[in-house]
Amino acid sequence: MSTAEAATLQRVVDTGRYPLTEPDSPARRRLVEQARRELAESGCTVLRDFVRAELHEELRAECAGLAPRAHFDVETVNVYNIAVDDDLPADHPGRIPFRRGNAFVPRDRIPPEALVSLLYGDATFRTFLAECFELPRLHELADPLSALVLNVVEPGMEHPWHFDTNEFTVSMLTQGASDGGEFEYCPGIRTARDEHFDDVRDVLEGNGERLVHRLPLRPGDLQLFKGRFSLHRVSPVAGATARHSAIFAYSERPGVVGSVARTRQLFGRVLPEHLDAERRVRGDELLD
Ligand SMILES: O=C(O)CCC(=O)C(=O)O
Ligand SMILES: [Fe+2]
Repeated sequence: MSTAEAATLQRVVDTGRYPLTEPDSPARRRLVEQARRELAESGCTVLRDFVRAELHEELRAECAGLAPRAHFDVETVNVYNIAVDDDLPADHPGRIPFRRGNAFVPRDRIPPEALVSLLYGDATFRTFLAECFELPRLHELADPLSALVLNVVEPGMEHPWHFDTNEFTVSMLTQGASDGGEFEYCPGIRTARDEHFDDVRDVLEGNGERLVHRLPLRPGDLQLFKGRFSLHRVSPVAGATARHSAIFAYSERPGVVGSVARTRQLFGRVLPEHLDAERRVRGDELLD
């Protein structure tokens, strides 16, 4: 690890509690073991006060200053992000529509010196995350927009029930809502083999309390989450304060870029990197 990198982590992370920069220390080993255990048990682990307490207000204010840069566009979606198809059986959970009212500030509108950018790009941090997720290594997403985003949920809005495409997610609350805006999740509600549609429908219809866990989060807490099998949402924000969270996206393979269609939905624009990636996959430059 370079001296500059160690200095970044020492400045941002509470390294007394989370000794990321001491690869062989028993405390770090215990930390990784605990994260692995909790991820195996419930698909979720939270490292409380990961960012130094004296930086919490800076973290909040910095991201709050960026929030107006989000792409705001309320979208009608369903839990699987698939087209609502008349062929779906009448009781299929994919038939229940939601308004996805959260908005993302993309990476190219987050300054490189912001605390969340410093963390995202740090190789020691990335190695630590890979160990917690029991992966050989993690790469920064090659996507210039979705690699690092600020998720903004304004009063009256929600980030409705969904599964993630990625097996694992790393996020950090930077500003809590004064009312509502809770992270709610249903650990392992589906498996690779079984969608468990009945349970999913119960949750979407408000009859699934038995399956729902709520996670109290504070600014500076680091959350590691396996969202492929655990249904989750940010509940409607009710008070006057918006909820902000930074989402750090990593991939197991290098060079991962989002699709043109999804990128346009989420950010309202695409960049040459998205078009190039699609062209490489298709092997030609024909229109359709
Ligand atoms: O903002 C959050 O805490 C959750 C975000 C989320 O679930 C997602 O972006 O997939
Ligand atoms: Fe998610």
